[in-house]
Amino acid sequence: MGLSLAEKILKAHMTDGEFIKGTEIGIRIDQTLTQDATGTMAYLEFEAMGLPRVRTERSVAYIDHNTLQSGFENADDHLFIGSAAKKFGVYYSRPGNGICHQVHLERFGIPGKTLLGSDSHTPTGGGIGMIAIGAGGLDVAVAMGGGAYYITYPKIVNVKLSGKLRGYVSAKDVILEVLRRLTVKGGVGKIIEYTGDGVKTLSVPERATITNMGAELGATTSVFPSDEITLDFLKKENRAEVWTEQKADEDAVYDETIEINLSELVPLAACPHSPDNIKSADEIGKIKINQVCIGSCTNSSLLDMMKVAHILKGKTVHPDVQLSIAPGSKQVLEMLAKNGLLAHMIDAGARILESACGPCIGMGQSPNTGGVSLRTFNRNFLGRSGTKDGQIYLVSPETAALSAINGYFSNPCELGEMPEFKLPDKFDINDNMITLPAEESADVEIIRGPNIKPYPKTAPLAETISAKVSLKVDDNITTDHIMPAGAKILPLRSNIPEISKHCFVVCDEKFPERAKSLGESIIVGGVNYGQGSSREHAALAPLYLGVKAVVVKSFARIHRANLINAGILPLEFADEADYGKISEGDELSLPGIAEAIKAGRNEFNLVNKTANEQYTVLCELSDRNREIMLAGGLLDYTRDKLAK
Ligand code: MIC
Ligand code: SF4
Repeated sequence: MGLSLAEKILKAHMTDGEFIKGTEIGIRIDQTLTQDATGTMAYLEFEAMGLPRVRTERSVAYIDHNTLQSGFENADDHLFIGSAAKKFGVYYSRPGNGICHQVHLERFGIPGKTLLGSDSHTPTGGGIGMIAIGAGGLDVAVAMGGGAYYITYPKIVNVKLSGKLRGYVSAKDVILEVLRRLTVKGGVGKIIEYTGDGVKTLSVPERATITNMGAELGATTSVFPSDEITLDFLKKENRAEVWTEQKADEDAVYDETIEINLSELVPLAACPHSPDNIKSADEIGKIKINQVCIGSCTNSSLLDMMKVAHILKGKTVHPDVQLSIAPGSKQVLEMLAKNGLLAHMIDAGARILESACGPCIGMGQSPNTGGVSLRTFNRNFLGRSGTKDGQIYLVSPETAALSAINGYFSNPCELGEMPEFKLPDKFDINDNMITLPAEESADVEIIRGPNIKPYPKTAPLAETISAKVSLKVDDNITTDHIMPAGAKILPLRSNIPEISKHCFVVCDEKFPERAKSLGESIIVGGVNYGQGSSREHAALAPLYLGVKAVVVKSFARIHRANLINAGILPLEFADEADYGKISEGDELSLPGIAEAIKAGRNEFNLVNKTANEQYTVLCELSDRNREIMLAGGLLDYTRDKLAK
């Protein structure tokens, strides 16, 4: 029986487990990446493990999220990460060099390799045939130390593409169509593999847009084959030597198949406030808009910028609209400057931002009260833009650019025939903003600003957990609810005591205070709890606030792993109806929980002392995860292991 491409790469990297679907496997990680909002914790964790140097083929630290620097905190974090990178053998991409996923694709990604990144959009690397997975910082720290990364051997979904995109229909519309069909939880426990004749009609930047936003499906990752188009891209990057062909076996068997005819797609948008709330441009109609933001790791390639410049050329941004554009990397921005396309953007009235995440993570450009903002980004969760009632639509660069001129939501197909946008034969390559690690670690001192605080205190799992429900939340809670980002809160990423004061405030402003005063507590939630970002802060802040267990209908993959890593028990209701029987303030108990986990049980009794009821809750744990839970989290587990 033939294997899919994803399985071939996984198999070639397997270190633990058996190749059986649904069971846990360990994979060797060739490359890692961190960004600055998750990187400080990741390098503190790596440091706490006591290893002198990373053991990967390539590890890169990027500065791209926290670049607003409205106080000393971010600049201190940059110094910390830069010095830690230098010491531990990590390449350092300086602020200004671009968004981690864009730069990694350009300068470091290698077909057929594995990449683990402390950012949920790491699957961008799937655009050149990598198995690229997003994870919490602690998992990345362990991988930097040469440790395996553990996943449940996923189901493989074949998205079979046929036809060719028409005119101004974009790669973004492909992934929005997949989201329309699968929803934000449809990819959990799955890898999305793209096959079929339509693949060869898509360039690498287009493929990367699709694998990038596959994160919004909750998928483990997404992958395209590596073919002659990939080779051409790597040649332009002067890296042809790293290319290998990567493809599925002819007789590969998939768990599911979805067929998409690219020729039939139309411009789509994800409407407020979820990436799977998909409507066509025509269904949305010509609604008035206030803001347009173009950029982010989803849509900031040279190809995207060329299309945008073409649409803006000789026009003026509508008087009622603010347009901002952030090219994804220094390479892209520099080429736009040299080929003159940047001038069309500036001339049209676009506000050019630095090559960084910027508005995508609420670092500036928050829209006006109730404002309608069209963004080429990947997430439109409530409040993420920094304006609580901002109405965010996720669209293609083509839709965004035309709408910015018209002042209303516009269908770019109105523009008629699209010219052929050809990427140049060679990209401008200048790695002068990437600092190499030191030859001798001992010579480097780590620079630590006053905002950088150590990892929170952990303790081995208690024999019995008895605690009140500090919060009850609904379905589809995102990590942006649990641990909001934005310009005010992101500077606190390396200070868990401070950042925990903002935990869950989107849902309930009193939560941090209440949890703290309870001492220990339990959170109750609905389906797909913890979707979105890889930020382990969404587990570390609850850990600091004394949360011992989270009981929900279902979890998103990365967040569940982050809870286990933090030593917080992730429990699921055996009967979803029990969710309705628990109220905030109820006193819950998990008697003999440590003993039961030690004994290998996956099913436990949750006693509701207030309602005088009992529920069955589930927690599937591998043997390794049991040990991690009992030890009080992955850091303690790893330290114990290294000590032995
Ligand atoms: C995001 O897009 O939500 C982020 C900010 O890039 C996060 C990482 C973080 O919270 O630092 C992600 O996607 O993992
Ligand atoms: Fe940065 Fe936005 Fe991409 Fe996250 S999704 S890495 S914040 S650009």
